[in-house]
Amino acid sequence: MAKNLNADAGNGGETHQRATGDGALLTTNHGVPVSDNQNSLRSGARGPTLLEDFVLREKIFHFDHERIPERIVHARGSGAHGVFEATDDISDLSKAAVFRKGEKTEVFVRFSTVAGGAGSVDTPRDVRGFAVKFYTTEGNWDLVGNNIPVFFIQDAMKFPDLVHAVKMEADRGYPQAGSAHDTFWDWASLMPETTHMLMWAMSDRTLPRSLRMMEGFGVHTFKLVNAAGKASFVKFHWKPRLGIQSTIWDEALKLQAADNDYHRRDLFEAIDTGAFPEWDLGIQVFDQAFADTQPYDVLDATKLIPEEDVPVRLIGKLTLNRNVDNFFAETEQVAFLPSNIPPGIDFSNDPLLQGRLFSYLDTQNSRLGTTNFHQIPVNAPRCPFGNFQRDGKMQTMVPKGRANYEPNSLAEHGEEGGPRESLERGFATANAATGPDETGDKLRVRAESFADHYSQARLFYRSQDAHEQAHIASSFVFELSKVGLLDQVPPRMVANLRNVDEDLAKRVADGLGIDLPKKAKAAKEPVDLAPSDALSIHKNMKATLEGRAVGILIADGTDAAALKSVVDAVTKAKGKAVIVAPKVGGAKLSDGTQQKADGQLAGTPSQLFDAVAIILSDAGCKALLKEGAAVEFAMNAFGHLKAIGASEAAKPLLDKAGVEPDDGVTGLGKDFATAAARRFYDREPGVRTLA
Ligand code: HDD
Repeated sequence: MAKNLNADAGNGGETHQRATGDGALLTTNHGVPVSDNQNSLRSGARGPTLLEDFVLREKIFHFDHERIPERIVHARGSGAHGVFEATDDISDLSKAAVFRKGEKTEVFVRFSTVAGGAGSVDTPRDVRGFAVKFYTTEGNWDLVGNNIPVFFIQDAMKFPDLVHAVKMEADRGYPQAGSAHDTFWDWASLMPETTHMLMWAMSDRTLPRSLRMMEGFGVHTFKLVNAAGKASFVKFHWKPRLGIQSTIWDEALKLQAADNDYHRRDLFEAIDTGAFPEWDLGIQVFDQAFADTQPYDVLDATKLIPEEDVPVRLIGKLTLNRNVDNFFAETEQVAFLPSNIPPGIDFSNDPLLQGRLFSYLDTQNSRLGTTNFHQIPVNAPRCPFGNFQRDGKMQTMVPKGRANYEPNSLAEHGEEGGPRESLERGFATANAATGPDETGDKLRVRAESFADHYSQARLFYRSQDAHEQAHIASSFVFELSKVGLLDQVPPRMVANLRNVDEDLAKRVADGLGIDLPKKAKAAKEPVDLAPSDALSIHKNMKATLEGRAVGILIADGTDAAALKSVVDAVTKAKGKAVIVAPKVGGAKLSDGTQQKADGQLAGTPSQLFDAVAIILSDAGCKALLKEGAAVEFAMNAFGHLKAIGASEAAKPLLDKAGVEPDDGVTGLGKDFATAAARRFYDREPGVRTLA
């Protein structure tokens, strides 16, 4: 390589250490080879920089424009590639190629939080986005859903208000990423239609343990259309093969301190190590006759259809099997559009969905800066596509010939005439009107059938077990206790909750220390619906270590055989064993070997794990008794309702941490592996006050 003359002239030596090995030639964006990537061009060794330095100017110019506007909502997300395989024949319901039994379709999935900015944390109490782009042979299908089957509002008209209220407050710029503040609860308490969604948002659903362990929902009622043009209503569900698992609130808070990227890292590492996350795609299919007889409107996105009424039929499997190569190019630039839909699937008249059909297309223009965002590789269909739209910013295609209009007869002259529409293969909207009031006069109204805001909120609450109900009540107390200035808001919210469940309202009022307010007037009196076990996490939880992690705390003198047996048991149960020691270099075990650690104790607290084992010798325990991080390791594992397996000698540490004996506190044998596969919710009333 040529000598760096400028550097030599200035300080007589190289400015940096060069990595060894041959790489490609470093060039400017226009292909000109660069000789020096360390020093700008100066007039004299200590003189001013020259405008002529095109290498510097191009580098800084490009850098200055590296950021694009973040998504208005769902700014923080994590994406991955995968495949969807149709596993059941539903050709009687839909002609879509993506559902042909055996058909494999590439997908890109992006999970997200809603309220926080792109650089916020992964574990606030928040709804999670679950957006799937299927690159089908008939064009892209984007199923842009959430991990909750209902939504805050019924009409897209209210979306900007919802988002303004929940995001950081306009004057002070906080809080980041959470709903526990004045403006959100001011708005929500004035909007009874949010009540059902609030029940979900205040439940453990908004505290997922892992993106791999949450359900997904298309939320709206859509339609499936078969080859004969017959339409059926459908709701889409994603069911995680690893089971649904949530953290608890105190744990989620502490996770924010331990690892801002907890979910992103978990997803990346799982895929990176071949533990591919999987979901089943399920459908609930029903017709107008069913819709007509329900006590809610199927076009109302604040309502769900209980699985006990319409069972979920599994029709396909989603596997995420490849991490992105470049976060910006793929995860940041991916553009989901609910309006992307192939023949065989169709929209319903849900007024929230109808508004979304406009919003997403529109937002991509300001976010990605061009109407040609569909040409970005992560957004481009994998099937051939073409039309007569032309030009625009960042046009990367080079259409040939004169055919940029249609109809044309250029082909008759031997020229390329361009693509043609097809009545047979093209997307044809299913016969629009299916129910009453779906056509007719132009009205700015809300259908009367959307008026019941509380019955399903009650259904949700009453379908939870006692622990889950306590979590919901406590979340309301926590969030409303953060309403600082607007004293009228908490009572107004509790007044709404009285329509959901009197006991819940009382618990929240007690927790806040306020008088029980008068019940809010309901637009429509709620009714009691049969509870649905499918709505509870606890009633459906899987006792498993698969996809979970066990933190094993060791120190000098730890018994080598005991450590090996715990690591083996965890690995056998498909869990991940993570060794934690006071120093990352590890600890000297009883047999004299040096065991390297995966994490240093001070930076690897127990909230990162689903269960912990504490394997110490007498001397090791004595040393750790003086270590706050070690005491907290045990204390938080206990407080977060996790199994703790400990060696006899570790007992003084458990005592200091306030760990009391129960089913989840075990020795290191088989009973630990069994206990580690679950959480111990019965322990909770002993460790914290719940509402
Ligand atoms: Fe939305 C992003 C999910 C209602 C307007 N939304 C966005 C994302 C998800 C959802 C998962 C992130 C996509 C990604 O990863 O890039 N949104 C939903 C669900 C809704 C919903 C499940 C109700 C059932 N959204 C909704 C309404 C509107 C929007 C009613 C507007 C009228 N949503 C947007 C948006 C975003 C968005 C502002 C931000 C970035 C983007 O679209 O591409 O246009």
